[in-house]
Amino acid sequence: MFDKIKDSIQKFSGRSVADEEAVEELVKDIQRDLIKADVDVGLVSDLSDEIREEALQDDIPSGLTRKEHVLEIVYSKLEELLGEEAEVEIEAQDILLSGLYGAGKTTTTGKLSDFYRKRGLKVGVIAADTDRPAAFEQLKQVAEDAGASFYGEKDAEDPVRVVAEGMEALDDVDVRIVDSAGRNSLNNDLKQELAEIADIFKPDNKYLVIPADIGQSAKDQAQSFDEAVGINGVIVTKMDSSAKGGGALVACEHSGSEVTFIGTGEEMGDLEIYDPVEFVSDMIGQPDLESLLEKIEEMDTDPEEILEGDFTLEDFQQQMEQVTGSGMMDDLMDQLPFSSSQIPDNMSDMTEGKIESYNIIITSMTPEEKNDPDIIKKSRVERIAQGSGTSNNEVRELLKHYRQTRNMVDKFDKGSMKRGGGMQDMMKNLGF
Ligand SMILES: Nc1nc2c(ncn2[C@@H]2O[C@H](COP(=O)(O)OP(=O)(O)OP(=O)(O)O)[C@@H](O)[C@H]2O)c(=O)[nH]1
Ligand SMILES: [Mg+2]
Repeated sequence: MFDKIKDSIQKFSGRSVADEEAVEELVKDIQRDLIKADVDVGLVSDLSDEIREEALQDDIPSGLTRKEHVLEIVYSKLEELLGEEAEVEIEAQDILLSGLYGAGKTTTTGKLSDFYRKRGLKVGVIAADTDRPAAFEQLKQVAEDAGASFYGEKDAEDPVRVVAEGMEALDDVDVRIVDSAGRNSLNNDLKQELAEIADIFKPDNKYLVIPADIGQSAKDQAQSFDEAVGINGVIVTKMDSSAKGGGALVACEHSGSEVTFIGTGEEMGDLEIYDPVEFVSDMIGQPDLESLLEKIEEMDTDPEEILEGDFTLEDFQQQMEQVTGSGMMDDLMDQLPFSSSQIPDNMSDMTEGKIESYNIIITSMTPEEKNDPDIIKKSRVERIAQGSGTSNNEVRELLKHYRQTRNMVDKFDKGSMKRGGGMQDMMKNLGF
């Protein structure tokens, strides 16, 4: 998503001066990309005006160059446009998924099952699509793949009765997910069916599933489903296969219903908690892999430090301590295509004091949060800040910093696969 914006930002970063002409070109590029992603033209126009005005204002924050100031504004405006990060509770709950034909409800039922099961909860799914003959078998298979219990009745006709039976049969699971039937449109038939299911199931979360390719019409769809069944979140699927994903996200965030998860592929693991900050920090761009590779080869590394599995906050904490004292971080940062103040609070800002305060913040987190920092959203940020005697901003800064590092690890991992694995080991040895 927004790959062109990434290119435009790179182009802008490479310019010698950030004058009016350069800003205008950046704004035009961003406009083109947003409109191509089917973002509402009015929103694009407002965003352009705001960037122009703030970018060219006379006084800029001290310590920032004009170029850095412009980039900062662009990042924060894009973040604003993309709305709020989702807050997802890892706890027992009942979930009802609704949506039109082919939106991705059944696939998402599997992905959500996998998501909660991996976080230690027992999951069961209920097959409430009694319209499509193959729906029963499809969900049964999906449940098996996701390690979830399954309740369904082959050839059943009344979805409400199936849900009632399923609730009893799955009495012992923590998270129950109902996969409902689709329709071509939100007609009275579907409205009534969803209302009756909700009436008996009393879900804690009612999510509308929509495919990214409907772009900005996601707004109307979210609003009409909300009126009909009272949704409390949207799951946008097929973000990987549509150019209109950005438009769909922005539309949902401006419809009064927030995006909760996004689907990024057909596999079980292709589900993410929605986080605009992550999108925007992705746009910061990719370092020059070749020269970085050379740099890394020159460095002395400790083969003991091989990480296994995902890059957690505890890994980050450990690596942070090791890498700072050695000057390696500065060497690495020199290789990246941006100056140190361009990314707020980037790695070269690592001082003893900062590490100390990061350590205190991390100590205030639960083991669950340390292993899976993506679950740390608003209310957890507040709790952690209070517990560690720091501010919400400091906690967010740590998380942002961690994500930037993780993004790098991911990118290098991908690079290494193409190169045959050497790079991955090197980065791991390096302490990333
Ligand atoms: N690329 C991609 N494909 C997806 C994603 N989510 C779902 N799909 C595909 O979309 C198609 C429809 O998905 P389903 O889960 O069957 O959709 P549904 O809403 O249950 O459809 P009905 O039950 O017929 O209304 C399948 O081929 C899925 O593999 C995604 O995030 N990315
Ligand atoms: Mg289905």
